[in-house]
Amino acid sequence: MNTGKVDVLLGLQWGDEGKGKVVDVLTPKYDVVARFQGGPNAGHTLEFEGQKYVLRSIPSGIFQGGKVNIIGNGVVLAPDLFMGEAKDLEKSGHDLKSRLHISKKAHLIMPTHRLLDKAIEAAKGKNKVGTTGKGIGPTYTDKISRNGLRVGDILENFEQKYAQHKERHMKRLAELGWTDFSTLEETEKVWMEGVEYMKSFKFVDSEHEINNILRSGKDILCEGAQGTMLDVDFGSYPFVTSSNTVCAGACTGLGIGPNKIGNVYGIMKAYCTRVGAGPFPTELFDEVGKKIRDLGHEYGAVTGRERRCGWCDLIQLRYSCMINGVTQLILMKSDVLDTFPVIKACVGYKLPNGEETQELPYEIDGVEPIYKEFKGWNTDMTKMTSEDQFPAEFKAYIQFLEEFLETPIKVVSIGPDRDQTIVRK
Ligand code: 2SA
Ligand code: MG
Repeated sequence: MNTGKVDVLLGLQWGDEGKGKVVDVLTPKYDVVARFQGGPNAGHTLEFEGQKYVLRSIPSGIFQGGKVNIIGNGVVLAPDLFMGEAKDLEKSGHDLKSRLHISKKAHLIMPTHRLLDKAIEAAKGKNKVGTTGKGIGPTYTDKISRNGLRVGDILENFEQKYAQHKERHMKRLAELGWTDFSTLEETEKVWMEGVEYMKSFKFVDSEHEINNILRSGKDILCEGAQGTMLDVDFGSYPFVTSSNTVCAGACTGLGIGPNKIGNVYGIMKAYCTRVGAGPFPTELFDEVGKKIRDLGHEYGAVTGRERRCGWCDLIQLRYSCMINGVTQLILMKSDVLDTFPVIKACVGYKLPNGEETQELPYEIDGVEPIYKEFKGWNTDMTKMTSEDQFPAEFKAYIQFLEEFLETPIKVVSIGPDRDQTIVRK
């Protein structure tokens, strides 16, 4: 049977690789864009026609007129935040109601999940994960422990179900010693308004919808959130998010058979960043790191937090390419390095016991990066229109990346705008 195909786009580092921009550039090629994991902890920034948009739960395909966007079963959704995000988009003239479908199996983030997130973090003291505080972990915990509240629950006896879940959460909060409920009532009010608002959207059995779309020969783009190193199984555990951010997450988060997956686009920055706590072998604590942060505007899209900055870690990236089965790489923010005299990339780790390795070890805390140095290109690349104009030093850098990662770099981004995107031959 001649079916449509599914391509998956995901971050290969610790998130914030620039996925939002890439999805937006790629969507014209697809009939449908779908999110498969995560929730409002994501912050996909898109910039075009002088406007800046940050999407949290809504797929980035929403800016392309006429496309259907799906929020899959693997996503966790906060009705109040969803309402805020959707209304903002509607205000700026984007029609959502007919084009955004929500899986009945997606789980709901309750106001008490957010309190639990904060209470659990507080209880961890100096071992804090540094979560976004959006209730992601507690919501997925309820899902896995078979206690979750789903979008489909909105349709029947919702108030009663909500009250039961809330009661359970309140007991847990008391156990954790949480006493600040000052915002709960007001948050619940807006949250319930969000639930009402959500009812004007189409709740779907997205696994059926998606497979029917494929059967009709149409193509789907799955949009990952966060990054591979934040994957609950393969990331830098326990400093990770609570979902499967890797390619396999698209299968479980949407109900797609693995044999339907075609291209896997791996998004990486020309350097590396991370927000929140946890190991980061190539982190720079000096002026170079600060310069990357300033030039790259490396501040969290959701929380405004400063992102930790460092050089590209090819050991980590090669691991990500392997776990995801990446078929092509997309290199973001190359222009941020335009003025650096020397560029470094980590090509090995020295382990605490003195051994060297090129395989990402079980524990990356305490490894020492072994660097290869490249001569900087010292050229403004932001206005370039074809790869032929790339400086020789930059060409050498990306050729090395391709060889080391055994994966072709098909697209290079040289600025935030849609137009600043170079597709390579
Ligand atoms: P959580 O809230 O439970 O998912 O946090 C667990 C860890 O996952 C990290 N995390 C992220 N890292 C980078 N970007 C994320 N999204 C926002 C953005 C971040 C922001 O796109 O800019 O605005 O601060 C994201 N979401 C989760 C988080 O830092 C924890 O380390
Ligand atoms: Mg982000």
